[in-house]
Formats: sequence, structure tokens, C-alpha cells
Amino acid sequence: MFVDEVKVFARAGHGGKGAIAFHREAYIPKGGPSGGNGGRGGDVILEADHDLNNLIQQFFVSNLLAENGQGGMGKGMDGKAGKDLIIKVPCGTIVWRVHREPELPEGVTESEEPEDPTLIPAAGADRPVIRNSGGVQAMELDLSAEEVEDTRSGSQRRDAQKGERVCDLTEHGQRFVLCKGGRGGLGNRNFATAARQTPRFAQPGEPGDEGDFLLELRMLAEVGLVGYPNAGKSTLLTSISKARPKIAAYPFTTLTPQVGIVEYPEDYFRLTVCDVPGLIAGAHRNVGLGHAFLRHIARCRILVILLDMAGTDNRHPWDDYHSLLEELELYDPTLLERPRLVVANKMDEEPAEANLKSFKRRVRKTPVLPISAAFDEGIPAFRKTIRQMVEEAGGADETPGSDTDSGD
Ligand SMILES: Nc1nc2c(ncn2[C@@H]2O[C@H](COP(=O)(O)OP(=O)(O)OP(=O)(O)O)[C@@H](O)[C@H]2O)c(=O)[nH]1
Ligand SMILES: [Mg+2]
Repeated sequence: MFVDEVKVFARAGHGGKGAIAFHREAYIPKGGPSGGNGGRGGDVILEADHDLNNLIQQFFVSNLLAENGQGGMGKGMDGKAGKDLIIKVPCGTIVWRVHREPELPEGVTESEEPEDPTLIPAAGADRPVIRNSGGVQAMELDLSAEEVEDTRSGSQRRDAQKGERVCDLTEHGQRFVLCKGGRGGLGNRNFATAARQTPRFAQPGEPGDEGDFLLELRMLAEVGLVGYPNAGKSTLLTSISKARPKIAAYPFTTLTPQVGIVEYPEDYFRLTVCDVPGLIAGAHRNVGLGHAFLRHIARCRILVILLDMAGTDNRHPWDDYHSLLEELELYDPTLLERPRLVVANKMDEEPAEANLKSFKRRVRKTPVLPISAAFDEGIPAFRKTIRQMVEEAGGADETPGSDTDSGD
């Protein structure tokens, strides 16, 4: 199972309470206050780990509860601090704070929308009210009824619905304190003064932070492979890297994103390539596997549009190309501004040459790289081109966390 989005509830440990105690020992009368302090509660900490590739652990254990601090004890003994809870998440995890709807007490139902007292109800239907005052005519318009145009792009709107973005864990080992543990209360020995030598009170521990969070994984790869099902994306990934995704002649073979590493042994350069499940026209209406996996290419530096130039199943590569671009735009218009490489696959097949000619006639000014992934033809040129494009787009070594669709 591949989990790339999961809701969790996190609560840090509460601080232990301070103790109220007095020193008792033979021959030491009125030994004074000796209540120890409570220990602090454990934090809930997220840590990025490059050995993980999805959020399945949090899917099964979604309540992240850190240990409470121990209460203070007599004889001046402080309580033990609660253990921090360290949760490992894959690199590329974005954390959103989800605001919970306030729960209404039992028996109370949500009332209808409160009436705005400042609004004068318009007479009749939606007709504006015309009022006369001293011969001057004024037209009353109900501005609240007008729809405000939302200029945000699809991905920005989706992000805003998710809540408030609190962090983005991109580097291996990067840590983020999701919920801070409560401080322990002070024991009564802290409150002794010359004027009040027997304080019979101590501090309670502070509660730990808590909240609902949404963990979302957006893979960190430099190159994203986009194409129709059966275009040969997985075959291409297999021929350029050591990744071994399933390859078969039926659509939607790949059901989860696959990442491969392309190595350039001459200077130890490496690139990560992400193969996402096939996209088809209408994916924005959830046709096929929908847009769900496009989040994984949202951070890619370059996009490779892979087309089946042989036109298998009577498809036309130029139609595929246009509908792919349309789907990308519907998901996030900034994806179209990303440098992209159009690759024509299956050039070994009979109709591919003729289709490529027609494609070039219909889609002008778009350079196309012909390859045959299954027969390793054109692969060296492909490797070289993607490297060049990634370097031009900002290099592979920079943190690829600067996704344009993020709202922070
Ligand atoms: N003739 C020919 N067949 C190819 C080539 N590349 C891939 N294929 C075949 O196309 C079919 C689909 O290949 P996949 O790599 O599974 O395609 P995909 O794009 O990953 O498909 P999904 O995972 O379903 O989205 C397989 O039967 C491959 O053998 C090629 O260059 N030439
Ligand atoms: Mg595949």
C-alpha cells in the first residue's frame, strides 16, 4: 500500500506536577519544604528519513502521543522528563495544521445563517430597491450577494483548503518539533521565603501542545515522467536507472509513483526521475487514476512528456500531447511554465515515423526527441538532454523544495 496523505493527531506530553512535601528527619525538626519539580513532557518530533518512501506508518498509527513528565517527589526529587516521540517521515513531507471545527454541545443544532442586521431586505425577488430621497435617486445593491472571483490557481486553492502549512521536510535528518511538551510544575521547595517558610502549594504541570495535522508527501525528484498509460514510462525508467517498476501491455500497470536514480559514472553525477501513474483526458474529473499522483511531479525541475508515437490502440500522439498539457494545466498552471522535454517513444514500430512527421507538422516549434525505450535506442541522448536541462533549470544539488505551488 502506498500512502502519500494522512491525517494524524499529535499530542506532546504534559508536564508533571510539582510536589508538596516537607523534610522529616530525626533531630531535624521542621526540615522545611522539599517537594521536587515535575518533569517536562516529551515533544512530538518529525524527522525526515531518506530510507522511507511513503507514510504508511502514520496510516496505521495516526495518534502520535508523547510521554508525560513524571510528577515531583518528596526529599527534593524531581520527576523524570517524558521521552520525546520521534516520528520518521520520508523526505518531501509537507505538514499542514488542520483546524478542527468547534464541536457544538449536545442537543444544540447549528442555526441557519445569522441574519445581517445592517442589511435592509430587498423587496420582491432579486430586484434592486430604488429609493427616492429629495429627488435624488439611489439604488441599493446587496454586495454580499455578489460572487467574489477567486483568482487563485487550482493547486493554491487546494492548498488553502488543507490548512496552514507548518513545515516542509526535505533533507535527510531534518527535524521539526510538531508539538512541544508542557513544562513541569515547580515543587513547593521553590516557594519558601523568609516570610512564608511552609508553602503548602506547588505548581501544576503545563499541558503539552496538541493538534490535528495533515502529512502530505510530495516526492523530491528532479525529472518527472508524464504520459498516457502504456506510453512506456516504466520501460524508460528501467532503461535509464536501476529501478524495476512493473511493465506490462495493459493500461495502469503502474499504480504508485516510482523513483529511479540515473547515474553518470564519468563525474559521479546523479539525477532522480519520478514515474507517475498514467494520465488520461478527463483526469481532473477523476477519470482513470485522476490527478491524485500529480502532486509528486509538482516539485520536479523538468517534466518529460512521453508520447507513444506508434499510436497504439488507434490513439493519436498529437491528441495525447494536447490532452496531457490540458490536464497538467487544470491541475496547476505553473506546471506548463516548467522546462519540458517531449519524447517520442516506440520509434521501432511501423507507424511511428509517419506519426512523428504528422506530429511535427501539427505541433510546431516543439522539439521532439525520438527514442525506443524497449530497445535502448536514443537513451544516451535522452540521458544527456535531461541532465543538461536540469542543470539549466538550477542544478541537481539545490534543495528542490522551492515548489511554486506552495503557499508559504
Ligand atoms: N515496441 C515498443 N514497445 C514498447 C516500447 N516501450 C515500451 N513498450 C511496451 O509498451 C507497453 C507498456 O509499457 P510500460 O512501460 O508498462 O508503460 P507505462 O507508460 O509505464 O504504462 P502504465 O504504467 O500503465 O501507465 C509494454 O508492453 C512495453 O513492452 C518501445 O520502445 N517499443
Ligand atoms: Mg508504468
